Formats: sequence, structure tokens, C-alpha cells
Amino acid sequence: MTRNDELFERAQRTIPAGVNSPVRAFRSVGGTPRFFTRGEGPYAWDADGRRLIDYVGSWGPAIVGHAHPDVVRAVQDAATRGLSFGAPTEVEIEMAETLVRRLPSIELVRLVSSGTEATMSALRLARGFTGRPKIVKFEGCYHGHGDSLLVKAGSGALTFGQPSSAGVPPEIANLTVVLPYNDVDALEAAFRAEAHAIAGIIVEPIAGNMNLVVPSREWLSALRTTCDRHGAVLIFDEVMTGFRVHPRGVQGLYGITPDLTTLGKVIGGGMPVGAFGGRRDIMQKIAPLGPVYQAGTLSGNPVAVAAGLATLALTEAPGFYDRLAAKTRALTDGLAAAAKRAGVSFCANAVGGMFGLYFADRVPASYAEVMACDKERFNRFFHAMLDAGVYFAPSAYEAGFVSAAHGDDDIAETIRKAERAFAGA
Ligand code: KE4
Repeated sequence: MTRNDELFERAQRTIPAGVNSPVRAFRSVGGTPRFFTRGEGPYAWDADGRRLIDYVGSWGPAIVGHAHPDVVRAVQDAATRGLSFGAPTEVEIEMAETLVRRLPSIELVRLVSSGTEATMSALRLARGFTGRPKIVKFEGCYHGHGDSLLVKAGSGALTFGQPSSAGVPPEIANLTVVLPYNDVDALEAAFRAEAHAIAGIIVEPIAGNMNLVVPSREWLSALRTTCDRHGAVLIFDEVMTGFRVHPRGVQGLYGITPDLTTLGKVIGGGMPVGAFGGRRDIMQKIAPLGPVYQAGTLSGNPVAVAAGLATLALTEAPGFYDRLAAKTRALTDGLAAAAKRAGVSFCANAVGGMFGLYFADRVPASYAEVMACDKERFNRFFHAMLDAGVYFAPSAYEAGFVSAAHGDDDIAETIRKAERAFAGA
């Protein structure tokens, strides 16, 4: 039994399935999850000392690579002045000003400690602002584990075939209208039926929790015009895509302005930071300005915010996103070419620093098309690559992430190893 095996066995005695978040448990791909001991740049080392090229990067936050010296120094400096006060600090203003500057749709923003808190708060705010009870979400999208959102959700819920969680009372689930992604007719039919009851739409404007699925411009625009027509709130959940696919997120990439945006991951740089913000008239409904309550002991935590600010500063380097997108595209093009040489039905897609791998003949544009991909071949490929020292997301229903620290040699090594893995897939 290796040390990694021992840790997994020990962890299961006191932690459900040995993990603090389900997707880490390898239940979908099988085998034993790797316990990481340290990360540096594009690499992570497991408990058996094996170096892995890491394309999960903590599910998006590690956009500048693990343990970047600027980020570590910012955390160390902040920590020496105390970890948390439960009182406002200047660094929170700096974060809010940065988010407002980089995402023009945000006029007021509140910091929280996770993406789930951000989306839960945004939903409550949409309902409080409109006085309406229902929310529209899309099949395969994951917005954290808030009750209203665990209805036909993606990510770990989809991975384990439980897109709608136990423990969510029907009275709550019935207030969530679930529609197919990228389907304008279904959207228009839903609003024809009950626009008067719909507080808002929450959407992953580029989906990353049913693997990577890119919206049609027509459909994303229809979300905006439909909300305008019916006075519903349009929430872009950019927890994953914010500062990942473009300097100004999907809203910058497509030029479509949401009423509210939720953020997480990159804005914490690996530390617990989330945020929700947007139109001033909506955000002014949040306590203590307005009647919609929302709070958090560690919201805006100065040490976590310091990590996020240092990370965001690094993403403002000239050409940062062009280089990141080029590297990511080189990876996906290289993998697709290797699969073609091996005669394997495989394709890949990339947007900015985010990518999707699909064992299918064409890139999926909907939840149904993702579900038709060959999951078993993905699982075999996943393990062949893991054994070769390359760590992709342990699920066929997750997107992957490249960091600024991944070098051309890391991409080339990954493609070389994939050539062999495809041969055996
Ligand atoms: P957290 O509460 O996990 O910080 O954020 C929830 C969330 C909200 N919105 C989007 C678009 C998200 O992708 C997420 C979290 N993403 C998953 C990865 N697919 C987190 C990984 C996990 O659950 O362990």
C-alpha cells in the first residue's frame, strides 16, 4: 500500500468518501484520488512523490500557476497583520474597485467566501428586487450547491448521475424552471407561460460544468432581450469564466451585459473569495441598504483578498490572455491531431484558458450531446494520462484549465503522452 493509498484509507474514516468536495473522489473515473502535497507553477506532487502536470488548477483559481511568488508574498504579508477582523478593511475596497474597473456591468459589488454564496445571494436578490418567486436555469449548468440550483445541475451532481439532489424539498425545486442550454424556442415558451412569476435567469454564459459547452450568440442575446422584455434579472454566473476566458469574462467576449454577475475562483487566486455585483438599483436592495439580507463572517477576508488582488494584477500583464489562449489552443489542437493519427473518435475545444475534451466526432453544443460522448473511453484516457504524469479533471463532465505557468514544453510533453494514451484508449 502506498502512502497515497494510506491517506485515502485514513481520510475515509472521518471524512465522507475521504473528500471535502464530491468530484475529488474519483467516483466517476474510478481508482484512488491523488492527495496533493505541494504545487509549483504548472505542477503538483502527490503523496507518493509523483509529479503531475496539472490541468485542473484547483478547478480554475490557479490561473498564474501554483505558489506564484507574488501571490505567496501577498498572503504572507497580509497574514502578519492579522487574519480577520469582521470589520471593513482597505484591501476590500481595492478588490471592489478592481472588479468595477474590469467589469463595467458592475456598479456595486459585495464579496463573499465562495461561488455558492455568490449565486445563492444573487438569486435571493433577484427575487427580492422583482418580488417574483421563480428562477430559470439550464440543464447541465452548475451554480454551486444552493437548494434552488441543485436541480438538473452539472459538475459533481451530473458526474454522479444525481443532477437533482436529495434534501431539496419539492416546494423549492418547483420554483426552479430548468430549460435546455442553447435553445431559444424553449426559452421563449417558458416566458410565454409564466413570465409574471420569473424573477430571473441564471446562466453559465459559457458552460464548464457539463464539460465545456459554448453558447450560440443568438441564444445568449435572447437571454438578454427576454429579460428586458419581461423585467427579469439576467445573472451571468462567471465564477468559472470570469477573468478566465477573456480579460472581461464572457460579457466582454460577447459584448452582452448582464444585470448581475457572480464571481469566484480566479478572484481569490486559490483562497476563498466569491463576489456578486451589478446594477446599482438592484444591488441597493442588499442589507443594510435594502430588505434583502445577506452576510458573512469572513466575507472580504483581507488575507484571501490579498491573494486575489495579487493574482488579478498578474493577469493584467500585457498579452497575458493572448498567451494563455494560444497555449490552450495549442494543447487542444495537439490532442485532436494525436487522436486523429491514432484513429480515435475525439475532439477538443478551447476558449481563453479553458478547454473541453470529448470522445465524440464533433464538439457538443448541448447537454444531450455531451451525454452522448463516450465516457468510458474518457475514463481510460484519464487514467492512462494520470499514470503518465498528466492530471486532467477526474470527470468527463468538467472543463480543464491551463495556467500562465504551463510552458510550451509542458504542452508538448502532454501531447506526446496522449499519443500513447490514445493508442491504448
Ligand atoms: P464554489 O462554491 O465551489 O466556490 O463555486 C460554485 C460554482 C458556481 N458557479 C460555477 C459556474 C462553478 O463552476 C462553481 C464551482 N465549480 C466546480 C467545478 N466544476 C467546483 C469544484 C467542486 O465542486 O469541487
